[in-house]
Amino acid sequence: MLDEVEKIRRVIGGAIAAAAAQADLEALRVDALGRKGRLTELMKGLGRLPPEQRRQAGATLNALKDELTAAIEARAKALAASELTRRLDAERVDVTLPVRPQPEGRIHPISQTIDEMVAIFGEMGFKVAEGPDIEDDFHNFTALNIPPEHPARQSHDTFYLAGDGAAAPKLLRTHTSPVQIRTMKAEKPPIRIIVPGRTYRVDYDATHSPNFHQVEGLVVDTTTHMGHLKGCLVEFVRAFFDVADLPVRFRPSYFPFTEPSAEMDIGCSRAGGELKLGAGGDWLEILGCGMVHPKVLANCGIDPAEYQGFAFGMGIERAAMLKYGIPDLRTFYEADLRWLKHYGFLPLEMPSMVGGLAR
Ligand code: 2NM
Repeated sequence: MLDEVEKIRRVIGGAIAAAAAQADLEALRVDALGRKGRLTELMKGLGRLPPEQRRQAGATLNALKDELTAAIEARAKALAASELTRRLDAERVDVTLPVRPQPEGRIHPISQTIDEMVAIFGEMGFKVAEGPDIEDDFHNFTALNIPPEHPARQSHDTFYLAGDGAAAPKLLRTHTSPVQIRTMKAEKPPIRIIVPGRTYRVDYDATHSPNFHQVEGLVVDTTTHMGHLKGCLVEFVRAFFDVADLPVRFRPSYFPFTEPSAEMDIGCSRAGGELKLGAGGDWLEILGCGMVHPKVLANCGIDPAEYQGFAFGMGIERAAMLKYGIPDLRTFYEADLRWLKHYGFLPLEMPSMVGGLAR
């Protein structure tokens, strides 16, 4: 029997020390100590021994049982520890890697340009006003002192909606000025608003889109004059184009809704065929403006003997093309993701006068 004990200690003990998994350990335990295990079988045979040998043999078998049980327990602990080490190694996280991939979406240059203009005029105390894209003849034309026979009213310049034939048909606004009309009718001066939004004209070629965007502005108060208009717009273009000494000039012009009317140019150079904003001897038209016509004020219920106003309007696509070097107007509306990735802006970089307009 002692031979058998030695064999179990050697074979099972060796296998326990070499076991690679918890399941192997359990199989070895059953093999030695289970109901029909080798050691268990030896214990069952103790009864057949004479009493004086039985005690000695019983002590030997019990000692081996304790020894194997302890060895299994120790090996199980060691396996659990190395399994934890393996997992910690395999699931290691490099905390120096970027937390997330770069954002994929971009802000469209039209939206970005509107946000920048709102930031600049907002700083000067203007509020954003909005109105419907579908307008009526009064707000889009009549209130603005645009005469009944004016060419802008013709259907080859303005999109008219199908009407019932009885009432004058609705139309797609050809400028954002009807919002100024609605604001003047609804509010008492002082008024200081800018109106960014979609506008529509029957026009389609390399430099015109049937749907485009404008920002217009309006200031009405008792003492508003042409000096305010000039100061406000000069400050605007210098902030928008980020050129502190950007040259500007005002040329006389004509609009039915302003008197006097002007167009504003900014300085540029076209040396070598490349357009550069700033001093350079050349000029580039950027916006139209003027003092609100007394008839327009009166049409909105504002007494022109008490109040005066200035107004201006500019195309957003044109401003964006000049500022960001976008060469083709039509690409604004093609929804080309490669174009948007190139010319678009990161969503978390909101333009502001303190934080910067664009990077
Ligand atoms: C322009 C140029 C000049 C303008 C005038 C008005 C209103 F409603 F107050 F009369 N709104 N916008 C205006 C004046 C717009 O765009 C080139």
